[in-house]
Amino acid sequence: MSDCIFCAIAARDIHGRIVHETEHSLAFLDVNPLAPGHTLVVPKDHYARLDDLPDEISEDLFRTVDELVPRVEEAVDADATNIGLNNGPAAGQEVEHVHAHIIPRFEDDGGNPIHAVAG
Ligand code: D5M
Repeated sequence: MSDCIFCAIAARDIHGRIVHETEHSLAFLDVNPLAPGHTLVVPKDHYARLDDLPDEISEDLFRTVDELVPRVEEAVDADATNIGLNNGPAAGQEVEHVHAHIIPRFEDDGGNPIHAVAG
């Protein structure tokens, strides 16, 4: 989609701090991180909502999240992770291109996991 910021990152039209790529998914650092290492995983093609994703793309996306969690935790020496996906504007989705948040968490960081995902 032409005016979608995540499509522009996937197309390399604008800069993203890309950390990983698969056939269907792209992972890059969140520009407004809730914690060091806060990473977004998106389908390369444009889908607004989770239920728009074809099965193959959905499987690739969540497999990529699963594989990245230990790597992100190790990279920033995190103790745990919140994984979140705001599905629709009423749930806090600001960018209308499906994206899963990987948010590293630290002992005693004082964060609230639900607020951390909702932003
Ligand atoms: O989260 C949308 C997230 O997208 C929010 O955490 C900021 C992030 N964002 C917005 N623009 C960019 C760019 N250009 N690069 C990296 N990250 C970005 P939501 O779940 O929609 O509230």
